[in-house]
Amino acid sequence: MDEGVLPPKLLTRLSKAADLVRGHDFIQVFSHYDADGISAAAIVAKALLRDGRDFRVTLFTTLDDDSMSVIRDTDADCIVVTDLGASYIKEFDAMACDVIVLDHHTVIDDAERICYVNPHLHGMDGMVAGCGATMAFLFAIALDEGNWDLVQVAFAGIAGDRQHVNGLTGLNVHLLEEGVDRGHLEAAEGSLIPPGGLRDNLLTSSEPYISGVSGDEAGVLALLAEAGADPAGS
Ligand SMILES: [Mn+2]
Repeated sequence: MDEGVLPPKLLTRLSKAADLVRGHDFIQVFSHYDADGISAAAIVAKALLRDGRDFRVTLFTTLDDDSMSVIRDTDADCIVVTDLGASYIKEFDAMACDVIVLDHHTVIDDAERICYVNPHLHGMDGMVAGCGATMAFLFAIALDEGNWDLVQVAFAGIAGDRQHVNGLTGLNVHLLEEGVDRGHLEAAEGSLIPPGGLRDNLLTSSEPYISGVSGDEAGVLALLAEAGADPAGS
């Protein structure tokens, strides 16, 4: 990793996370059931697979008292939590097993015992400067520099968490620049709106998703007719 770009204290936490994982044959991964959480889990799973470790991934739609009791009841000696955890740091600190939390949500408390990695702890806004997949990716390259190719998966999470919308900042810029330099990413000019006419864009859009229009050909035609637009949608 380029130590000139990433805060040294962040790097220390990432190496500690990698060391903790190296001490276990089996790791239980918990992550968030959204684009960022699934990308983060995929990055950690791939890194563990490459490192020859067994693992299981469990996704939660939200981290609440119910999912915390599932986590507490897990029989694993090492758990990795991605894209979740910031609101339950004290509870994770009280667990007996090795815990690594790689999150980007607003920090309430710093951890005392467990290994906690979050951009907010290093003066960066985790809402825009690094998402769950960013943190999972930084962990993956702390485990092995050979994991730089997983930066492609990290960008699925960054886009899924809408962190690219106003331009990349913070840790995400580091991922882009290094990813391009290392030949894993390509920066292209242009719009994220897919090419094609209005009709196709309305039909295929999931952002925004318009109920009764998106994915619904008859709905698209009805909307275009209502708006007095050309049904060919050009
Ligand atoms: Mn996220």
